[in-house]
Amino acid sequence: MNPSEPTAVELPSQDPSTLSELEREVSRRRTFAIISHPDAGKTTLTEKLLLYAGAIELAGAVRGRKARRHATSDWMALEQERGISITAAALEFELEGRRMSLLDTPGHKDFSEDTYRALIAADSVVMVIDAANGVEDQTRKLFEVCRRHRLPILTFINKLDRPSRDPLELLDDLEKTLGIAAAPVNWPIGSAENFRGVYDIPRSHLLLYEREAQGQFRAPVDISSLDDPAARDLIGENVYAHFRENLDVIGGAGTPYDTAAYRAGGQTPVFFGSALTNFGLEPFLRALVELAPSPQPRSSHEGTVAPTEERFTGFVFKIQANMDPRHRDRVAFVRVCSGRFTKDMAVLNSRVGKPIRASRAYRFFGRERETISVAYAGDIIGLVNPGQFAIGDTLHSGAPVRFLDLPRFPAEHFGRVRLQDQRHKQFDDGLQQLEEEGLMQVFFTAGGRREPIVGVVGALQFDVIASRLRTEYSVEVVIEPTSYAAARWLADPAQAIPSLGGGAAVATDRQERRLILFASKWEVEYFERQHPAVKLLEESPIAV
Ligand SMILES: Nc1nc2c(ncn2[C@@H]2O[C@H](COP(=O)(O)OP(=O)(O)OP(=O)(O)O)[C@@H](O)[C@H]2O)c(=O)[nH]1
Ligand SMILES: [Mg+2]
Repeated sequence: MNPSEPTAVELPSQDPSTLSELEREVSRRRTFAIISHPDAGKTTLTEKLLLYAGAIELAGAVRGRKARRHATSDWMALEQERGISITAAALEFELEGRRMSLLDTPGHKDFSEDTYRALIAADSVVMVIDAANGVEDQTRKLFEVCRRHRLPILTFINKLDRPSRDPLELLDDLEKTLGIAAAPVNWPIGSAENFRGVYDIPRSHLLLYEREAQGQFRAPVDISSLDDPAARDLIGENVYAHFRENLDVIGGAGTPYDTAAYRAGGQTPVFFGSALTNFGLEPFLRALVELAPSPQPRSSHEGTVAPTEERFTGFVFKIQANMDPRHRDRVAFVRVCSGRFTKDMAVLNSRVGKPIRASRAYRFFGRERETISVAYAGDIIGLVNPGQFAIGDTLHSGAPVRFLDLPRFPAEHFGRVRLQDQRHKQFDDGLQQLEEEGLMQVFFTAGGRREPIVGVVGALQFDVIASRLRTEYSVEVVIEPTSYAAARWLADPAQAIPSLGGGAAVATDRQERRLILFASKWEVEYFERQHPAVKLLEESPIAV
C-alpha cells in the first residue's frame, strides 16, 4: 500500500464550525511511527512523549532494576527481560486537541517486517538518531521505505547528554547518507556534561534545563533571550562561543524549514535533545502537533480513497495474540483509512466477502486497552480476532475496495521445533496463532506434524517463538537450526516435483500448498536452471 502516491492534502482551513463531524475528527488526527536503528532511544522518547502529553504520570525505563516501572510500549515479557523492542506497539492519546496515534517500532533488523507494516499504517514518521553514531544501517534501510512511500519525516537527534558528534557534522551526515535536506529547528547548546539545553530557532528562544533525579519528572523550562547576558553566564563562555559560531553557519548556509518540502518528503526538520534527561522535548512535541500531517488519502486497487469519504475502510497491519493475560485473545490491529467505524457495524473483508459484525473494538495504549464505540480515519483500532482476519486484509463498508498488498519478507532462517512435553494441543494452537501474527511461517516435512520447521526473517525470532510458546502457551520447545536457507512454493500445485539433490526437501505449508526447502540461494538457482518448466514462487499468499 502506498499511502502517499496521491499528493498530500490538508483539509481546507475553514471555520471548524462549517466542517462536518467526520471532517473535524479526521483533521485533528495524527498517526505516526517512530523508527531507527536499535538502541537510538525510540522507546525512551515514546515514554517521554507520553509523559509530556500527560498520558502517563511517571516515565518507565527500558532497562531497569526489577522494581522499576517499565516503558509502556515495551510491554512484552521478553522485551522487558532483554531491554529491546520486539514488536510494534500502538499508543493513542490526546494532546492539545489532537488525537495522536503513535507506533513505537522495534529497531532490530530481525523484527523489521513488523516495523515495515507499522510504517505503512502511519501518515508520518519520527526518525531517531543517536548523536554519537549518526545515521546507522537500519535507519538508512527504514528511511528508504519512508522515501518510497513519501512519508514526511521529523528527525530527533538523541542522547546529547552523552559525548556526541558535532551537530553540523550530524546534519551533514543526514544530508549525505540519506540524500534528504536537513533543516534544523532547534540547536543544542553544548553536549555531554556540558549539554545545557536547546535554542529554538524560529522562536529565538533559549530553553535551558536542569538535570534531575533520573529524569523522572517533567523538566523545568526557562526561556530567555539569546542576548541576555544572564544566558551567556548560564551557558558558560566556551559553550556559548561555539554555539553562536554554529548558529552563524546555519543562519548563512543552512536549510531553512519549509512546510511544503517537509510534507513532500524533500526535507526533514531536525531537533536535538535527550529523551532520557528530558532535554528538548517540548519543542519536539510542539512540532509533532503543529507540523505532522493529518490522515492522508490511500491508494487502492479501485483508486484513491480519501480519509473524509463517508464509507468506512481500513486494513489489518498487525495481529497480536495474548496481549492481555486475562483475556488471552487475538487482536487484529486495523488502520482506519476513511470514514467512521462504529461498534456493531457489519464490515466486509475483501478477501472473504461475507460481513462480520465488529462487536468489540478497542483502542490501545501499549498493553492496555479501552473499548470504543466509534473511530475515524487515522485511528488504529483493535478488533478481537477469532481467526477471521489476516494481515493485509481490507475491511470496509459500502462499495468493494482492496488496498494494495503489504510487503512480505521471505524467510531466511529455518529451525526445527521439537516439543519437549506432551502439550500437543497448546503446541499446535501456539504455532498457528504465532504464524497468524506473521512472526514465522510453519512448514511440515515428511518428519510429521510434531516437529514442524519454522521459517523466520531473522534468527532472533527463534528466541521469541520459544519464549512466547513458554509464557503464553505453557509449552516447552527447543528450536534446532536446520541447513535450509530458502523456501520456494510451486506455482502450479499439481506439478510433479523432480527428484531433489543436495540438501533440499519437499514440504507443505498450513494450507497444504507444496514447496521446496533449499539449502542455499545458489541451490534455488541451480534447480531453476535444471528445471525451467517448474515455476517457483518466493512468496506464498499471506497466511490465513
Ligand atoms: N544517555 C542517554 N541514554 C539514552 C537516551 N535515550 C535512550 N537512552 C538509553 O539507550 C538505551 C536504548 O533505549 P531504547 O529507548 O530502548 O532504544 P530503542 O530505539 O527503543 O531500541 P529498540 O527498540 O530495541 O530498537 C536505553 O538504555 C536507554 O536508557 C538519552 O537521551 N541519553
Ligand atoms: Mg524500543
